[in-house]
Amino acid sequence: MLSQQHEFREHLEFEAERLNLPMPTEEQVEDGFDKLDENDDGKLSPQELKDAMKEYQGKEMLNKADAAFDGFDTNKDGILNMASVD
Ligand SMILES: [Ca+2]
Repeated sequence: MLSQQHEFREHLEFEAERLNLPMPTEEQVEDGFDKLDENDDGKLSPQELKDAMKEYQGKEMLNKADAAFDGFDTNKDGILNMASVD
């Protein structure tokens, strides 16, 4: 395993622990790394990392929005109305 990939895995494991998620498997680490390594040089540049973080945070925001929606949608009809917000 490349040293950058190793660092990447440590970072993923740190995040997984912080967010209470299951530890990433070897396969997930390699897939994730390959996905982030856009020019396929086996290294993550600061720009590639930044793009990845942006995408990750974007997804986190969407997950939070979903969770918030579920919280507000008390009658679980899939839409928010004044009664749900109340
Ligand atoms: Ca790269």
